[in-house]
Amino acid sequence: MFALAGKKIWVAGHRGMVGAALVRRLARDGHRVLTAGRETLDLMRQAEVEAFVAAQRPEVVVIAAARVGGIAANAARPVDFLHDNLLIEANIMRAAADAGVAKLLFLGSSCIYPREAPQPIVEDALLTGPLEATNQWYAIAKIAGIKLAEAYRRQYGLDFISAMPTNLYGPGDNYDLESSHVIPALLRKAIEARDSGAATMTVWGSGTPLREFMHVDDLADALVFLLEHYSADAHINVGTGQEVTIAAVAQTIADTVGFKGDLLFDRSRPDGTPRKLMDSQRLLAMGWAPRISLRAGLADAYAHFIESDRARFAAL
Ligand code: GFB
Repeated sequence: MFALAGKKIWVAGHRGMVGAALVRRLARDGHRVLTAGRETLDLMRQAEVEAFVAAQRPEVVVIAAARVGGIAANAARPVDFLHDNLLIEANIMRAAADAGVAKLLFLGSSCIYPREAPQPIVEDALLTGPLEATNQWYAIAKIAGIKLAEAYRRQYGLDFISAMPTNLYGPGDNYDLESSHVIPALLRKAIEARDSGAATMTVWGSGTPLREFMHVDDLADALVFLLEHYSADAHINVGTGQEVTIAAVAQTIADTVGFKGDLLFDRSRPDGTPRKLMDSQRLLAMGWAPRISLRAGLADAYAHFIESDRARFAAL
């Protein structure tokens, strides 16, 4: 058991959806949280990261900072997704190692697994086959991060661990229609279609791919659990074990926001990975379980979008 109480915990990427959810959770538990905005710390500048960590001396570090995006953004900006994520993870891990940080948690994604990996996907499936082309750049950066954390454990005996969340959604998500993931995009499109009286709302692809979705507050709960209870070389999957077709989640989102029109499938857009359901038995066997159902989670994301997230996307 690693005790978080009394420790200074740096959440790198605290303004992102995952970082913000983790900060909310740690603050609720009364923990000491350290944050730094990109206006004061450029995570891609090694010297700045080393100076920040040496000055602030965090005892725990969570790498929730990353260049992230949906299927279209990954295909459009391969350099950003590979280069930026490599720099962020390498800089933070090096600075944390130099400062002797007691615990570091690195976050990857379910897209690290081979496109054709047997489902549900176990952690050992990593590097057993070709990646999905649309997000190979992000995937390779995240695979490098997993191996770098493992290397720091082996070479320096540091307690660096890696978690692989499934597709996430929730408060503070990115609602830009070109760079976002599917759930925020469809929430926004359903609201716009409802409010404009449109007869249809567009869903990318065929609607047949399957995805596993986790609300970001469930992920934050899992990350605190892993910080306190997990210490091993291997990365660990964090999923719900429930998968749904894109067509079904689109219809659920339309029902949630009250859009009564039809779904229009735009097959000129890529489907991406046909499935990526993860096997999270290792985590579940440790005693953790998700609590937020997809329907309740979508209602929560919708409520937060109306309350605050919409304001950040002026086009609305
Ligand atoms: O969420 P998404 O962009 O990323 O797409 P991935 C999931 C599925 O939703 C794809 C479909 O089959 C999309 O074609 N989709 C339908 C839409 N309508 C839309 C829409 O309006 N916007 C978007 N974005 N998708 C991501 C990786 O893959 O998974 C990330 O690109 C990360 O790097 C993330 O790993 C977890 O699930 O395909």
